[in-house]
Amino acid sequence: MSDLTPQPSDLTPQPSDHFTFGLWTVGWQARDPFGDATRPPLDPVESVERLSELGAYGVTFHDDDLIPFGSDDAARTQHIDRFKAALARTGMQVPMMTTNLFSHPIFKDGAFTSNDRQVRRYAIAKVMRNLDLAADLGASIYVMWGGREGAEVDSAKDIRAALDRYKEAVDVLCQYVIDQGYGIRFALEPKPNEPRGDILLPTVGHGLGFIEQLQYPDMVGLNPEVGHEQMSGLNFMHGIAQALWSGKLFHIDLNGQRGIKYDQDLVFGHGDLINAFFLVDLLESAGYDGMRHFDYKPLRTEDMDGVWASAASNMRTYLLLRERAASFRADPKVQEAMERSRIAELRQPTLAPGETYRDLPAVDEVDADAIGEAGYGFVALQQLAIDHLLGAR
Ligand SMILES: [Mn+2]
Repeated sequence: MSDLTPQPSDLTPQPSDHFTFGLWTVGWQARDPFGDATRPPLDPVESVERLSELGAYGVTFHDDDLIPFGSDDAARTQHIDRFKAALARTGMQVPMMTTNLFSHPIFKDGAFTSNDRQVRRYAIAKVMRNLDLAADLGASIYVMWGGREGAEVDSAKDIRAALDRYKEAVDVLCQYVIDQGYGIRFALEPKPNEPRGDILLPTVGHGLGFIEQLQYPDMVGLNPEVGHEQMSGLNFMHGIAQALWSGKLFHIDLNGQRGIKYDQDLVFGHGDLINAFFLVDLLESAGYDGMRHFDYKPLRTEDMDGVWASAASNMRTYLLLRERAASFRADPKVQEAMERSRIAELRQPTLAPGETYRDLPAVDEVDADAIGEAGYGFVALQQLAIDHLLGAR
């Protein structure tokens, strides 16, 4: 395995790797439903500087992460100018932005789908104001995570009306972007629950179905998050493959999750490592050219040194998995095993060129028992993946 051994330089994050972090990730003070903050507030300028030193390409943020809710125009300008100066000093980019439509009590029954019409009108206006800033900072993707769009009890929400209002909000915001001439596309972020008991657009599949109903479906894609799909027990790599197949993987939130429970937001790979390995293999082999965005929470047990160590850990894990996936693909034994498992045969259309259903064999002509006897060798193939993942090959 000598020529496959990772070189130290391969594991040093570079801006060209396109790693990005939300300001709310390293900036999380670790308040949870049961406990107070365990860390001090973090200046967004410090986040930009430290993440740049660690090799990140850029940062992302909600409006309220940078400009405290309720700031007047003078304070707003001051926060933005300091932040822009830090970006200019470090060369850090802002490829994605999003809106906080969940913290303030006004959003307790949702934003675009609140039963209160005044809330819905306010929510759209809040996004429009932040879209102006996103365009100013050069962001090309605008994420919509509707964490409060949902309900706890089935009597509380007319779901079909809520979906009408959700569509209306996205259509209006697409129209705003078109009218302003902004080169921005939207990415919906599915999540099954938390903070609402049940959230609308709970999975990648629901999101893909919703997009087809929109006025400007080409302007809207997805921002799937590892943990959000895994909270529903779904295979994240499969979801990403379908998003890619649909041309809708506009952005991705990488993190870790251990099974069906609360949203853990662990470091990438610190949950289902095998699925993370095949996710990186997919992103790298499918030519995904978007950001590798980390949406995680440094554990509540960590001090500020631990915060920066955990940020570095996300990038290191991705680079390790990228190197391991490349060694897996390059191994002749793996290629042999894939041949035996007939991986490539699935890419061959079931009907040959020019054939129709009339050319299919009659059911009685097929020796189903003989075909059914042959094994596929999937376990041997998976063990080779494990060997590569663990550095044994
Ligand atoms: Mn999450």
